[in-house]
Order: sequence, then structure tokens, then C-alpha cells
Amino acid sequence: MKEEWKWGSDNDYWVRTCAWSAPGCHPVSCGLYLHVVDNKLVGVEGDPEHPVSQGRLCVRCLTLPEYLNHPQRITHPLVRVGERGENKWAPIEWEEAFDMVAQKATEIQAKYGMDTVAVIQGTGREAALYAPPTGFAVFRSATNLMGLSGQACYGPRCAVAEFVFGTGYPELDFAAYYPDRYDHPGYEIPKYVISWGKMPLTSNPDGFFGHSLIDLMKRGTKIICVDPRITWLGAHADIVLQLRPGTDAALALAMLDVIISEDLYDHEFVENWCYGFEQFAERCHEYPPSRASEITWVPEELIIEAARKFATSKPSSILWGLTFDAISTGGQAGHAVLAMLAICGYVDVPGGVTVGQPSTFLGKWRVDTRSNLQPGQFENRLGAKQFPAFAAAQWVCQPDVVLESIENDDPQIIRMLYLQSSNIISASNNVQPQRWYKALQKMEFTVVTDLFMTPSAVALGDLFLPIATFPEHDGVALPHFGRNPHFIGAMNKAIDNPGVHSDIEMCINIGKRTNPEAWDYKDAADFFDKQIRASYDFGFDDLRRMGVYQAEYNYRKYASGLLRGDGKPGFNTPSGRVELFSLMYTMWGEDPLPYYDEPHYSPVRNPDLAEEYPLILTTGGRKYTSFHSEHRMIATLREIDPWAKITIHPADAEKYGIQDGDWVTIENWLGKCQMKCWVTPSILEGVVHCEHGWWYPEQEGAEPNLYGVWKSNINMLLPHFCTNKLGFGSIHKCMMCKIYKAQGLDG
Ligand SMILES: Nc1nc2c(c(=O)[nH]1)N[C@H]1C(S)=C(S)[C@@H](COP(=O)(O)OP(=O)(O)OC[C@H]3O[C@@H](n4cnc5c(=O)[nH]c(N)nc54)[C@H](O)[C@@H]3O)O[C@H]1N2
Ligand SMILES: Nc1nc2c(c(=O)[nH]1)N[C@H]1C(S)=C(S)[C@@H](COP(=O)(O)OP(=O)(O)OC[C@H]3O[C@@H](n4cnc5c(=O)[nH]c(N)nc54)[C@H](O)[C@@H]3O)O[C@H]1N2
Ligand code: SF4
Ligand SMILES: [Mo]
Repeated sequence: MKEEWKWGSDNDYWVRTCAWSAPGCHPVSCGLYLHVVDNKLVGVEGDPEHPVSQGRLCVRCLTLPEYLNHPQRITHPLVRVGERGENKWAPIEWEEAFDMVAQKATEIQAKYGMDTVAVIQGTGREAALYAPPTGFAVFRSATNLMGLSGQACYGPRCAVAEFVFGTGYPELDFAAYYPDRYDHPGYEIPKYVISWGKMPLTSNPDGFFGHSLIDLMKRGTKIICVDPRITWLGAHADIVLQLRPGTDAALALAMLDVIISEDLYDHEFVENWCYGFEQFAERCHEYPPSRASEITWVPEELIIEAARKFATSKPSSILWGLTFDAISTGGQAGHAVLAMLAICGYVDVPGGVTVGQPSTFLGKWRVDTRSNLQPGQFENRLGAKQFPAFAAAQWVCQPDVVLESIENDDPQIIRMLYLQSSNIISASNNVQPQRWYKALQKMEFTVVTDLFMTPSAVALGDLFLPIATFPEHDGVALPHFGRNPHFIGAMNKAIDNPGVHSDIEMCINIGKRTNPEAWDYKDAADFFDKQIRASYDFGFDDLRRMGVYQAEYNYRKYASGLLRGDGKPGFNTPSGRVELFSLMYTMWGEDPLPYYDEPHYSPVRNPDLAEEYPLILTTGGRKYTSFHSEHRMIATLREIDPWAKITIHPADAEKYGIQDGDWVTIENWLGKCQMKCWVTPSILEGVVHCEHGWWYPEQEGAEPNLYGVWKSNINMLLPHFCTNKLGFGSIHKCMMCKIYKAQGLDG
């Protein structure tokens, strides 16, 4: 890569940077050139020298100038002047705003206790890295959470990986650790990749650059898709296992049954590195393909074919997606899928899955911020007693417990909310959003940090702090949040906008007032320089020049002692091996072996309800044009996706008298909403898919309309507390509903 990261004249220049947020994306850290004229972003191009994205960008980054320069962006702190919900605000100065947050928090904590100030965060935008530290070190509160029922995003997968492998996030080896990528000596192209409950081309999740899959396919990788929809990837796959939503654990166990019964597994790896194989094999044999086929609706012969191809074509790998977090037995499905990778010998080998060597960069600092709490605060955070496994794996409070605690006015109830990167009442970050909406009205003071006025800001906010986009601030992009970081990337400030601040700048400014010792940094660049130097032998300016820094990767770390704190060979689990039989699950009262159970609501479990609500509802498959509830105000993106969309099979459309393009009401016993219909044979008959995150920024913002947030809000049909025994998992991907033709958006 060239050393220069900024070139041109004083008022017409280009800046090389890595992307993260805002606007929202996960830390895939694509490389961009930003063209700035008179301090205004006028153009964006992909950086062809970036080792991972190699010049490719998706439509959200391509429309970045429209986002940055949008007339509705808030670029001044605002304080509420009318009643909550009236959408009446007055501008105040930044220093006043920071003083106000610090003063309110201090007052409320003096009166009710330190943990009554809560930080509620959204998904893994850059903000997410700093959310728990905002709680721990800015407010000295242990009440940090995501409002997402069952922590149904990434956390459950990370927890399963920790319990079964004792490692960071197992990710498809897409050669991202190497500057020369797929040509790296020793790297191998995977023969098969199973894309399981994931569509990475649209989602680019957590650190995986989706288009790498296309690179691999061009080099010979074949795809197996496990998905109730035939997506673009499915249409280009070797096999599609179109399963009934929520039945993934049964499918995985049946594939394992085939692999074990036909002796297709790696004996050497099982004997030396796995624990509990005998019992595990017995459990798998309870799910022969014939039984799994009845449960999952996937033809028996396809299950067998997929299992054989995966096990015998070495190396192969699995991309496991959000589905594992957002169904109730997703934890069991995750356990089974990790076991499948292990017994086939695909763990930490070229072309299999890489397992993170946890990065000290920011990781150690994030852990250390907990030292700002008093003894007992962290241990007694909301949900830790009810769900010890959850508390062992996550720093945050269990969200379903928090909601009930507010609703029930429990003694630990929160009184002040710092809402960070979450439009919590839109169809994101929660289920039953009207319960959160009502509960959060109880707050004495709510700070909202966002870029645009949102339904949540209008309904709940007392103070609005506007956030900087990534071209407007310095930062470091960290794929997989440090849980499997194939590189770190410099995010270089290209535009000076004094009206906005990044999330870390909020921490530094508010922290200087509430806890100055913890926030002794001049600015964001100073913070990153110190953090980088604590882990590497270079600083932030060096990273700017490098563009990205790729650390060396070691395969088969279990054999060389690199996975365990004591330096001994093996995995960092109680048995020192991959726990096909989990010793920790036994301790927590969970079955130590994976199993299948019907979703909380399904036609099989609830035949009585199925008479009125016969369709299976899955939600939230990602699209290129939005990140959750974001981007609805970006004209070019709305032109591509103008309305919330429900996908229906032609046979179901006919049955319910619905035609392509009709407005449809989707309803169950919890609520209803409207979406436009796409009739397509690419979805399983009997299953409908609904988008999430919809609101209409072009509509009235004040109550009761709140930018139309209740009109296409599919989460109003999803119940709270459909977790597993450990407090993880939800119902986002498998619920019940009925549909009928509507007149329009209003029903
Ligand atoms: N553009 C864009 N990118 C995003 C996001 C965004 O909003 N927009 N969100 C980000 C976030 S927070 C996350 S967590 C990731 C998620 O990204 P992914 O892990 O890719 O998950 P989804 O897109 O929710 O769903 C992937 C596929 O699962 C299928 N599916 C639905 N139900 C089931 C089921 O029961 N079993 C199986 N096997 N498959 C099922 C869907 O049809 C869909 O094709 O994306 C991230 N990236
Ligand atoms: N039905 C259904 N619901 C789902 C899902 C599903 O699959 N189906 N997926 C769920 C999942 S996996 C997740 S993770 C959640 C995500 O839910 P959230 O992460 O809460 O997403 P949003 O509702 O879009 O809220 C994010 C807000 O943060 C603002 N923002 C963007 N960038 C920044 C930034 O850098 N800093 C700050 N402070 N703010 C920023 C945006 O403008 C936006 O208003 O949604 C969940 N909801
Ligand atoms: S995945 Fe798309 S939106 Fe995200 S950083 Fe890359 S190009 Fe930008
Ligand atoms: Mo997520």
C-alpha cells in the first residue's frame, strides 16, 4: 500500500481510510478513498490496494455523500423544550450538553445508586466497542445492555464458541490475515462452504467481507446453503437445504449422524482433541436423516449428500449466521455445527475456520474499565443471578430481565438512560417494542446519541447528542471486535465538523467530568495512539501510513499451546479439549449434548394456534440498502427499496388472494403491521419472510405517529423471553402469523 494517506491541495484533497460507522456497518473495514472539496465530501471510491475489500464497495458506502450532506442530519446538540413526543427541541452548546449529562448522572446516582444509570447500545457499529466502557468508566455503572431479547446477536455464538472451543469467534478462513491473500503459501481454498442461516453478501457481518465468498467461488469453492429462502447465493449453490425455520439443530444432528455412521470423521483429531465423543455419537444417532427430514422438511437424500460432501472434501468450512442467535435452540445448533467442524478436522487449519487469538488491542483496556466499579456491582448486575452462564460469557445485563425489572419497578430499576447507537422502538434491537416504549417513559432523564431524529429520540429523548460519521472522526476499525481480528485498519478524519462528535469523543468529554482519571486523553487520536502503542511497536500515525496492519496468523494453535493461558497444548475448556460433551452445561443445568426442541411457537408445538395463524414467520434477512433502521431517508437507497417487504410463496399468495405488489397485513395475537408483497417461489411454501427496521422519516415525527414507526413494525408480532435455559436466543427467525390483503400502509 502507498504510504500517503492524504493527497491533493488544501481545499481539494483525497483521504484514504477504512470504513466502519456511522452510518452503520459491522467492522469489515472496507478500504475507501474519500474526495473532499471545501471540507465537503463529494465522492467515494474503493481502495484497490486494501487487502480484503480490494476496491469493492456496496451501495451504502457509494451513497455516503448523500448521507453526510443530508439536510435532516442533526449537527448541533438539542435539548427538549416541549413534552416528550412533541418533537420540539432547542439547540445548546456542546460544553453545556456535556455538563448536563454529567450533572444529571451525578444527581441520579447520588439519589438512587450507581447502577441506576444505564447504557443501552445497538449492534456492532464502532459505537459498540465503547458502549460497556461508557457504562463502566464514564458512569461507573454496571448496567450496560443491548435491548435485544436473549442477546440475540453474535453474543450467543461467541458464548457457544467459548463453551465448546474455549476460543474467540470461529470464522471461515478467507485468507484475510495475509497481504497476498489466497496466494499465501500454505493457504488452501475450501472445497465446500456451508452458508448456514447467513447471507454474507448482503450482511458483511462482524468482520467477514461477504464478497470474499465470490473470490473463493471463482477459485473453485462450492456452496451449500441452509436457508428457508433461496437467496442469490442459494441460486449459485451446489445444494440448498431449504429448511423449516428454527429447526437447524435437528438438521445439524442428522448430518452428524451420517458423518459418524459412515465413518467419515477425522479419527486423529477426535482421539487427541475432543471430549465426550461416545456420548455425543449416541445423541447424534437419535436424529437419523429420516427423522430430521420430518422435522426440518428437508429431503432425506439431500441431508445425506450434504453431510458426505462436507466431510469428505477437505478442507471445508462453515459460515454460521445470525440464525444461531435468533432461534430458541440456536445454542444447540451452534454446538452441533462447531462439533461438525471439529470432528471433520476443520478447526484452525488452512481453509477451515480460524479461531481468534484474542487481540490485546483495546481488549485489555475494555476489560480494565471494569476496575472503575465498586466490588459487587459487576457480579450483581441485572440478570446475573438468574442466568449465570449468560453472565459468565457476557459483560452486559440480560435484556429480558432488565425490561421486566423496569416494568415491575424493581429496586434496581434504572432511572437514567444513555441510548447509544440504538433506535430501540423501531423494529430493531428488541421484540414487543411497545413494552420498551412504555417502560422507558419511566426514565427521569434520557440522552440519545444519533445522527438523525428518530422515533426513539422523539418518544424518549430529553437531550440529543449528534454523532460524527466515520469520515468526520479518527478511529481504528477492528474486525470481529478483537475476537478474531485478521487486521486493524486506520479510520482517518477527512472532514472537520465541529457540530458532531464520535462515541469515543463523547466518552472522553463526559468522562473528564464524571471520572477524569479514566479519561486522561487529549482527543480521539491521542486515545488511539496510546491504545495501539500498548499492544504494538507502532503508533496511530504509523497505522495511518500503513492503512491496515495484518498480524501474523498461526494455525493449529491447540497443538502448540497458543490457545491456553498456561501455554499447554489443548483448548481453553475445562477438559482441555473441544467439548462435544460440555462440562460447563452440566454445571448450569443444561443438557451437555446438543438436542433439538420445537421453537416456542410453531405449528408442531401449537397446533391449536396454527388453525388461526398457519404461516411460519421469519424476519430480518439483510438488504444492501439499509443497516437495520438506518438509511430510510437516503433518497437513492429508498428508490431501490421504497417500502417494507413481505416475501410469500405463490401457492400461499393464491390461497390468501394476494398478488405481487399488494399491501398485506401480517398479524398474530400480539399485533399487526403492513408491508408490500413480493410473490416468489424462492421461499418455502408455508413460510413468509418480513423485513425489519422500518419507519418513515418523511412522515410526521411527533406522537402519536412517530414517523410511522408502528406501521410496518414486524417486531410487534414477536414475543419477549423466548430464550433457552441459559438466557440466550429469541424468536426473530421463527414465529407464527396470518396474512391478508390490506388497502395500504395504514391497513
Ligand atoms: N446491509 C446490512 N448488513 C447488516 C445488517 C443490516 O441491517 N443491513 N445487520 C448486521 C447485523 S447486526 C447482523 S447480526 C448481521 C446478520 O447477518 P446474517 O448472519 O447474514 O443474518 P440474516 O441476514 O438475518 O439472515 C441470513 C439468512 O438466514 C435465513 N433464515 C431465516 N430463518 C432461518 C432459519 O430458521 N434457519 C436458517 N438456517 N436460516 C434462516 C434468511 O432467509 C437469510 O437469508 O448482519 C449485519 N450486517
Ligand atoms: N425482526 C427482526 N428484528 C431484528 C433483527 C432481525 O433479524 N429481525 N435483527 C436484530 C439484530 S441482530 C440487531 S443487532 C438489532 C440492531 O438494532 P440497532 O443496532 O438498535 O439498530 P437501529 O434500530 O438501526 O438503531 C441504531 C441507531 O444508531 C444510529 N447510529 C448509527 N451509527 C452510529 C454511531 O456510530 N454511533 C451512535 N451513537 N449512533 C449511531 C443510527 O442512526 C440508528 O438510529 O436489530 C435486531 N432486530
Ligand atoms: S460492507 Fe458496504 S457499507 Fe460496510 S464498509 Fe463495506 S462497502 Fe461500506
Ligand atoms: Mo445483529
